Amino acid sequence: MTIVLPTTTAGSLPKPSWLAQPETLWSPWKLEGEELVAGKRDALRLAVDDQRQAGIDILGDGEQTRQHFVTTFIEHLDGVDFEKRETVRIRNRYDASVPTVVGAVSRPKPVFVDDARFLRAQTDRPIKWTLPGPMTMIDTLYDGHYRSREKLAWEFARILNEEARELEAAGVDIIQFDEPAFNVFFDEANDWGIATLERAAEGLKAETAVHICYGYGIKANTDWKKTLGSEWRQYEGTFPNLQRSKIDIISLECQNSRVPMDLIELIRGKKVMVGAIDVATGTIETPEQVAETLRHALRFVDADKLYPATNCGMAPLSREVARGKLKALGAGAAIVRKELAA
Ligand code: MET
Repeated sequence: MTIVLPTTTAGSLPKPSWLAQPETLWSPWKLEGEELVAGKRDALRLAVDDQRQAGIDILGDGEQTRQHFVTTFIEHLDGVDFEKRETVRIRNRYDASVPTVVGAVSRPKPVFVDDARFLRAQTDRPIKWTLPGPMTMIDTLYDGHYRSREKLAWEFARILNEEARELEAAGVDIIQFDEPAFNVFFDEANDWGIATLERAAEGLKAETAVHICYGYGIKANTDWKKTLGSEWRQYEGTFPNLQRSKIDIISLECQNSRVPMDLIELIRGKKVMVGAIDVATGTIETPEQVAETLRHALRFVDADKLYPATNCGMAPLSREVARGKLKALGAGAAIVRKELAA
C-alpha cells in the first residue's frame, strides 16, 4: 500500500537529558563506554516511539547516536585530526573550532551501519537515514592536506558512497544527504557540489534525498536570515541543476520562511520534502497551519510526490516542543490527506 503524503523529519530530534544536555548543539555525552552505547540505543527507541505516536510514516533514528550531523561522521574517518583544531567560518556565517584534515581521508570501518540495523529492527515502516553531504563536510573542517575544497569533496563522496551502500544493505529505504552549504555556495554547488553528491549516491537502489535548508534555529542562523530580505531565492541557484540530477527527493524549508513557494516548479518531477514545521521557534504549529503550508505546496508539486516534513533538524529544541511539532506535522498531513481523498 502506498502512503499518501508520507510524513517524515529532516532527521534530528532532541536527546533525553540523561544522554546529553538538551537544547544545545554539539552537546557532550553524559555517559561513557558500554553505558553510552546502551543509552544511545534506548534514546533511539524513544525517538522512534515519539515519531510513531505522532503518526510519522517514514521513520528516522532522531540522530540519537551522533553528537552532530556532520562532525560525528567525520570523527570516524582516518586522515582527520580532532586534537588539531582551527577556527574557521562555517557557511560564511559563524566561527567554529573544527578538526583538521592532516592526511589522505578514508573510512576504516562503517560508521552508522549497526545503528541503522538497530533502527530497522524497531519498525516495519520505511526508514530514512541521514548523512552529511560532501560539500557541507568540507565546510565544517580545516583542510591542511588536499588544500582544495573540490578534491576533498570527491574523496568524501567516495567514502559516503561506501557507507550509503552498506546502509542500503542494512535495510534503509531512503538515504538523505544534508547539504545546507548548497544554500550559500551556489557556484561551487553547480561546479562540483551536485556532481560530488551524485557520486555519493552512485549505484544505490535505495531512494536518495538531499536536504537543503537555512539551518538550525540557532542565533547565527536567525541573524543571517534577517539579512536575506523579503524574498529568499537561494534555492533558485541550485534547483535547475538538482532537477537534472539523479537525486530522487529534494528537502526544503517552507514553514514561516520567505522562500517563494513557486520555486518548487524548478524541481518539477522530483519528490519534494516540504518543510511544514519551523524549527527556529518554540511555538508549536497548529495542524491547520501545517495543512495550509501543504495545500500551498500542492499548487507546485503533485500529491504523489509531496512528503510533509520539518524545515530542518529539531535537535536544539526542547523535547516537549519537538513532540508537539511532530504531532502537528502528523495531524496537519492527515487533514490534507482527507481533503485529497474527498
Ligand atoms: N539531518 C540534520 C538534522 O536533522 C540536518 C541538519 S542541516 C543544518 O539535524
